Amino acid sequence: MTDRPDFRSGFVAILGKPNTGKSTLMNRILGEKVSITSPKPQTTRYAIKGILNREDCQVVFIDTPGYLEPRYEMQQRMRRIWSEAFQGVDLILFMSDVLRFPTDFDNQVLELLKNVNIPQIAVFNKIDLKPELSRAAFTERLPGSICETRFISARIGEGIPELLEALLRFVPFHEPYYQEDQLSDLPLRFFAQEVIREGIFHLLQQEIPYATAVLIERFKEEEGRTVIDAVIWLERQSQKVILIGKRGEGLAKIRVYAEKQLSEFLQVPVQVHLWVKVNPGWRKKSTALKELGFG
Ligand SMILES: Nc1nc2c(ncn2[C@@H]2O[C@H](COP(=O)(O)OP(=O)(O)OP(=O)(O)O)[C@@H](O)[C@H]2O)c(=O)[nH]1
Ligand SMILES: [Mg+2]
Repeated sequence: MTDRPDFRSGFVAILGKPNTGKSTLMNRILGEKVSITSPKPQTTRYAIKGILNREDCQVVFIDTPGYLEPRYEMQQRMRRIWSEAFQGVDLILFMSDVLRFPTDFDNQVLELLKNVNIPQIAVFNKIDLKPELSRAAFTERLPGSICETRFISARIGEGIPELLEALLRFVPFHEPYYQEDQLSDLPLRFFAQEVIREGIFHLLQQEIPYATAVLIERFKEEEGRTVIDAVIWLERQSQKVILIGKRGEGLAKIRVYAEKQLSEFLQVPVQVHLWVKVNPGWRKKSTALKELGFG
């Protein structure tokens, strides 16, 4: 923009192994929850954009799913999302954590990044769990394609302003790509779906969250409140029984969780209605994946 020649705007992709804190970092930078997080790996299923708007810059972060070997078709889709996330980005944040580095996974990603001609910063997260560490032991294992290394705690916010200043140097002078009050490119329906999925990740054990897809059937903004109808899809009848719980208590907890999170975010009372349905093997079927919004 001619009146703001010093304004920077660009795209930064965050990638790395599952559960390392990519989504937590993006939310921390934005100061808002845009991408869902959980203690379980492979929480994020889509590349999710979160937009940081400041007086002097607009940075579009792309939070990607932790990548794994394509055992299921869903994981192949994740891998595709990942390579698409590289396109047109100005900077890649390679994210790992100080607890386990380098894993095979880290090494594979770093190997791949060697041949990617985009500036890269290595970010080691979770320093709150290991305050005493030899930073050199991490940096010496990084390939030449990494131009800087940062140690942070996304959870407590340590090292975040410094990381932001470092990454801004790689963001070009450019006018903003999005409106300057926009936080994400996601529709609210999608956000609602993700928050319900987050509730399931937090409240249910083991394989059930991974066997779950959520579909919003109705998202209605009424006078003074928002009403959301959603279907939770599962693979087996037995999972449905567990999810619903005794006298429906399990399902009620998910509903209360989603209503609380969504009311806080939307700043209006939110009423959520949930249904649970079974579609065996939805994870492996392309058509089912499309219907469920993984298209
Ligand atoms: N102690 C600690 N925990 C953290 C930190 N950052 C994230 N976590 C936790 O690590 C877990 C995983 O965080 P996510 O942000 O969901 O991780 P992710 O990399 O997005 O994971 P996927 O979406 O599965 O690839 C959550 O329980 C977070 O609360 C940190 O700085 N310190
Ligand atoms: Mg994530």
